[in-house]
Formats: sequence, structure tokens, C-alpha cells
Amino acid sequence: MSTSALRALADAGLRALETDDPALFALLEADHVRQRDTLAMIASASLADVSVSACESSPTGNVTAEGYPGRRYHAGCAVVDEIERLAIDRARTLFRARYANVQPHSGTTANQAVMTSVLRPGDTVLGMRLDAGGHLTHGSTASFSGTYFHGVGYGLDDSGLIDYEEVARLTLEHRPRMIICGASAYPRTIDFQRFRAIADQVDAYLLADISHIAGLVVAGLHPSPIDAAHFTTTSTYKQLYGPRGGLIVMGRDADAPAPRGDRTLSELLQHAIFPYFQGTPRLNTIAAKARAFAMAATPDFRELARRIAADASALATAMSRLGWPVLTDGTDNHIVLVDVSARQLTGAIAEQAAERCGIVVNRNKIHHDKYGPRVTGGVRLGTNTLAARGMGPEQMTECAQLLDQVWSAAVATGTTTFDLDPDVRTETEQAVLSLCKRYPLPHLLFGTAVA
Ligand code: DSN
Repeated sequence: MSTSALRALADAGLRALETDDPALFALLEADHVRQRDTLAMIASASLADVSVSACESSPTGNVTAEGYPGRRYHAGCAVVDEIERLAIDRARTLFRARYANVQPHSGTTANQAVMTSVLRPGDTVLGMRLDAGGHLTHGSTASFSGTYFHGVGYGLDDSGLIDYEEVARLTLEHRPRMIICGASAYPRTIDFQRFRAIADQVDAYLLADISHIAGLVVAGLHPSPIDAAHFTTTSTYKQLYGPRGGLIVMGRDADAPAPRGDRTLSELLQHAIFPYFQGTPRLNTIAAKARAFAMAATPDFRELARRIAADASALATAMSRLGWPVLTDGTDNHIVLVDVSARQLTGAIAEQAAERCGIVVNRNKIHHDKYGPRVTGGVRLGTNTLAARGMGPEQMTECAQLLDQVWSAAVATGTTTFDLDPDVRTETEQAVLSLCKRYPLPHLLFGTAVA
């Protein structure tokens, strides 16, 4: 198929959708407009370049191709084999890794595969507690990770930093088979080498889940775990600006012997993804990953990553100056955690009030939170999307002022209910729209913004 045939297909698809299914088309259009006209400060989100989205919607998604390149269980895979090999090569180059598996459907699947590859049901896993900023798949009983395995949780010290002494103590006490580092809501640098030294004391495997900070890692703005951890996982849609999906990479331990049999750790992982957890991979998504990995290897991406971190730091400073307590007094990455409970709000109220005015944030549990996960005392802010729109530290001060304007006007009437002055709402909505127009959604991440 020639490039022009592919382009014709994409155009025909949109036209057919608009004519034959106007209800669905209108919904898709509405969400695009919503994204265009709101300030997205969701730390676990970013923007996919239109070229990434084009890969996703390509007919490559029609191909059934169980197995790996050169070893499929179906015919017709010569081209998709090349696509998957390209994605693997790009992932290995990007992360300076020896091994990459680009097939995981998500970060969660990637973690499942790693855990089940070397653990047995009931084995102990030591991971960061949810209320400390950890992820569901790091040993929480709300997921497979704390039910198939025995999850033990570590937390934060009084300054809100990872309590490495507790990690070491719990490691000696529980002798976990695996330690998981990496977080969903942690604004500071993670010391992967220190985690590995602790894991080595009891011969535990170390899994680094860098879903949130993968962009900073590949840009050299956060230490890389590739050779420190036995396994590194990430989702590809957060800070890599790619499609929904997951990735597993390994460094120096890729060829280490696996616990049972005569396989290496990476060979065990191949099996853990296919056939253990997944059937046919999403080849269109793998193409989109290949595209995102290529973009993440460019100097432009490094500049974007630099802006993400600078923006977060400016946002933290501005929030703090406006009287909103920022956990750990700042940030090293793209995450700013705000304790809204200190100002008589809950995370649920802060999230809803901001959304009414066009600012999209998410409630998040914070250290010593007195509320549950549906209410929470905190809000997690992230700068991936704003930085991609071209906003810099100056605009972060504007964003902080807008949040302050809304949150200061929100009056709690319960833990999830509130009143908001309609004038403040209108004024903030208009200011948000104006900021969004000045910094339009970039269809091309590193190209010209298309309004
Ligand atoms: N892990 C969730 C988050 O951090 O928001 C979603 O990917």
C-alpha cells in the first residue's frame, strides 16, 4: 500500500464517520474541543503527536500476529515483523537497554508480566504504599499485585521523601522476592541505585516502574534505572507522548539466569507477555510506539522535557506563594502535590471546582491523608500537557493564579459538595479559554501549532 493510499483511507474514515455515525462523530469532536479549550494538568497524561495517532489508526491493526518477529503463529506478518523490530530497536536505543518488549497492552500488563515471570503466587513483594504515592500494581490488595502476591508497603519519612531506611528494614524483615520502585504521585528524584543495593541484600529482584518519569529519564533529567533495576516498565502514553500501551526494558540483567530452568531473565519475560498474558499484540499501537520512541530521541524532546521540569518547579513555587501547601516544598519532576485540606477543601471539591472552570486536575491521596481515595486531601498537578502546548514558567504563574482564584472561592458544604461564586466561575473560564487560545493544542508536537 502506498503512502497516498493510507492517507486516502484516513480521510475516508473520518468522512464516513461524520456521515454514517454523526452521534459518535459529534462525541469525538466534542472531546477534541474539550481538550483544545481546557488546561489539562493531569500528571499521567500528555498529547500524542498526530503522526503517532496516524499509526494507531492504520490498517496494521487488522493483522493477527501471535508470537514475536520471525516466530509468528500466522502468515502475513512480514511487514509487521519489520514494524515490531523497528519499535524494539528504537526502544533499546532510547533507553540504552539490552532488551525491549514492546507488546504490553498497558503499564499494568507490563508489571503483571514482570511479576509473574519470576514470582510464584504468595511470594512477597515490597512496593510503595498507595497513600504514599505508589501504584495499584505495586502490591495493593485492590489489584492482582496484592492478592496473587503478598504485598508489603513502604512509605515516606517526615519530609515526604521515600523512607529508604524503612525500605531496608522491611526488606530484612520480610525478605521480599521483589522490590518495586517508581510511583504515581511522588515529586522527587528516586534513588534507583540505593533500591538495588537494598534488593541485593536479600537477592530480591528490583522492578522500576518509571511510567511517570520516562520522558525525564530518556532526556537525562532523571537518573536512569535501566542497569540498576532487573526490570524497568513504563506506560507509553504518559511522559513519552505515545499511544496507550506499555513497554518493558532491561539493562545488564537481561542475560542473567532465570530462577528456574535454563532461560535468561529476558527469555522468561518474552514468555510472560506471550503466550502467558497476551495473545496477538496491537501492531498498530506498536507502530505508534515506534514513532513516539523516535520523537523522544530528538533534541526537541529534550527541550520539551526540560520545560516540563522547569514548569513544574515554577508551578510549585507559585502555588506555595499563593498559600497552598506543596508537598516536599517543590518538585524534581513534572508532579506538584498540593495539600488542599490545609485550606478547608478536599481533593474531590478542588477537582470538581477546577473542572467547572476548564482546568483539569485530579484528586490524590497525600501523606497522612485523613480522607479516602474518592475524597482525598490532596490534588496532583502535572505539566506534561501544558509544556507541550509551549507554556513556560510565566504561564505556570497564571495557571496557579487561576487555581487559587477558583479554590479560594469554593466553599465546602460537605466532603464532595461545594458552592462556587458564578462570577468567579465565568471570569476563570474566560481566562482559561484565553490562555488556551494563546497556546493552542499542538497537533505536531515539535512542529507548527495547528489551531
Ligand atoms: N496510574 C494512573 C495515574 O497515575 O493517574 C493512570 O495511568
